[in-house]
Amino acid sequence: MAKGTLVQKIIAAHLVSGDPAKDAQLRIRIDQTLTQDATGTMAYLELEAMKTPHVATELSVSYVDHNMMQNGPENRNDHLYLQTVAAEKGVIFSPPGNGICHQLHLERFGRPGKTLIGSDSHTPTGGGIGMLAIGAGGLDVALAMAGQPFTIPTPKVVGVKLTGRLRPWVAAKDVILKLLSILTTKGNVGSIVEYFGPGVADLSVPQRATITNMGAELGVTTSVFPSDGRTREFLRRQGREQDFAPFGADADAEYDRVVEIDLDALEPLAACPSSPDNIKPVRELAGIKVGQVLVGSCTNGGYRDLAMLAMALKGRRIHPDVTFGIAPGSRPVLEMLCANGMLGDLVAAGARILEVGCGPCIGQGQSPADGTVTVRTFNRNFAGRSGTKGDQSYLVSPETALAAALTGEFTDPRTLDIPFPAVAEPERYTSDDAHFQQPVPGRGIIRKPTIGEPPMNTALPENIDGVVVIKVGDKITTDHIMPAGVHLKLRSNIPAYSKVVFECFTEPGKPSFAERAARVRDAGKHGVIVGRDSYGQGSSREHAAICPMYLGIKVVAALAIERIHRANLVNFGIVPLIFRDPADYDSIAEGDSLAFAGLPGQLVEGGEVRGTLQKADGTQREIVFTHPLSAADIVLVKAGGRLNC
Ligand code: MIC
Ligand code: SF4
Repeated sequence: MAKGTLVQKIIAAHLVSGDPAKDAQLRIRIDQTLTQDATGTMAYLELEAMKTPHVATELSVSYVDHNMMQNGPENRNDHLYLQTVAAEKGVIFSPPGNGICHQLHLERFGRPGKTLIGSDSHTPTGGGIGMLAIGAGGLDVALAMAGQPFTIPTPKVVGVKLTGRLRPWVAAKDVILKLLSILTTKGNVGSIVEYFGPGVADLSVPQRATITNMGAELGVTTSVFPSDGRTREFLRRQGREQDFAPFGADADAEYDRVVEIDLDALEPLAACPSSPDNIKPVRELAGIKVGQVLVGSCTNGGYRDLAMLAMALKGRRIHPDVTFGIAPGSRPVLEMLCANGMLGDLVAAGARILEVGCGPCIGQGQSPADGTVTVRTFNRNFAGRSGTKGDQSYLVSPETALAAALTGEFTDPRTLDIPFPAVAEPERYTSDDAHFQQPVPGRGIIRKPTIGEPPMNTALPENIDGVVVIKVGDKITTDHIMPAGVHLKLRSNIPAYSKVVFECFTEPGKPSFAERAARVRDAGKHGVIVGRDSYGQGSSREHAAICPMYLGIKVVAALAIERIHRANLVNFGIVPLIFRDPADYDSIAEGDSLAFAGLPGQLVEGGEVRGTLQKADGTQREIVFTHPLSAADIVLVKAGGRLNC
């Protein structure tokens, strides 16, 4: 592994087993965990199933930030379960209204040099404060809470050298959009991005956190900044300077690859529909009419971003054709805006103030009108994620969002005729920790009927009599597999949630994926999913493995499967296979038979797996697959997943 890097140092300090010089995987000790409610109920049900009396980490926090609409009892039922199970197990509970997990964790708990895993793919936000912070499936987080080490691929370290200084109206968001245009969302599995160079000192911790947050879209394991004077300053302003420790790479650190970004040369950028790496300069989009502007999310919901908007909008009004929503990232951020009058300036300018939390970022309200452009400071613009089919969702900086809100169209913010609002970091951030509930056991766990059991799998059958239930293309995200939006409230109820697996691919009047999978299962056969490149991008939601497993899927075959999703498949006993010859993907059609004789015996670390493809006309041929499974993974999939071990 790359020598002298910050990544190497943090890993070395947490290494439990594996040799970075020769092993493909490393097991590391985890200091902190976080969960959020939409993945958290399953994680704590799994923790309970493991009979863990008390968490073994230095710190574990359970946040409620996703499922907040409370349309029906499900959301609040989840909150009560999370609150009471946290108290019993020794987990700090952050109630609804407190803030988005990543924003709050950065503000109140993040510590340089520590390891954190979270059941949310944007956990790398913590890299902004010098943590090795990694997103994972709920079951892996439950295991970490129980004191188990976490397995990561031995990383290639991509050094991103920052030089220069950000110009006015160019933002931290533009840095990560630029990197996405270079590295794209594909092909970075197993890498970690480490920022270095003189430009790092130009960026505050919240700006760094914007960059590491959206680093999730690169598909890397995580991203990390050094912990330096700016980190100390942030912690001092948060009233916890005692948590500071300096960490950085050696001057002669060797990176596996170096990418250089000159901050001086950056310009405002936008991720165009419908992928975070579809990047264009905002000036090329100038003039496109905008119907909605939304500011917030764990990427850009912090104090600096909202204060910048308030300063620029003071005494001005947003364009009448635009609806303009703001969702502050945390209660402390909202409190500060209330106290200094900025909230009033935003409201007077025409902003609609939304609840503190994820909100529209995960399709909880504020869906745009058909055929209109929505401009968001969020991190994902996957098709349909906004709740509107065929949506045109653009991801931008708060500065570019401001320009669109004022003019009603895409506008390069550098052309605005207003002075650049240079926001000073507050001398002291508001930090009322009394809203966090410290764990006090003894009151019992409240579990209402909408919260089911984590379903169990059966051991991997000797012979897989497979049928291809669906064949999908490149870059299938876990949002495609398990939609959120109006279905988000079903996260604790697997039988109900399973009905909408791959809902976006159901053609009107045709059977759904769930119905087709059920037919295959009822015929005594096994379901197979075929994907292409970068299968399982995006969200860490383990439901994208649990629900297909519940429907009888035994194999996912693709050209490449993303890290978190691959781990989730293994955890729930679905075998991930990789086409050895990419051309074989083309020869498979939905409904074909894909059989694997003696599959458990075929699974050998580093080995190949042979299957027999039978087409509808009866012709047969062999297809060879590789697989990414370690010896430990093989034990898990053979058993039908971790809960069976
Ligand atoms: C997301 O941004 O997609 C989510 C919702 O935060 C997910 C977690 C989930 O699906 O609950 C993530 O990023 O992991
Ligand atoms: Fe919440 Fe959006 Fe961040 Fe996911 S990306 S944690 S939904 S704010």
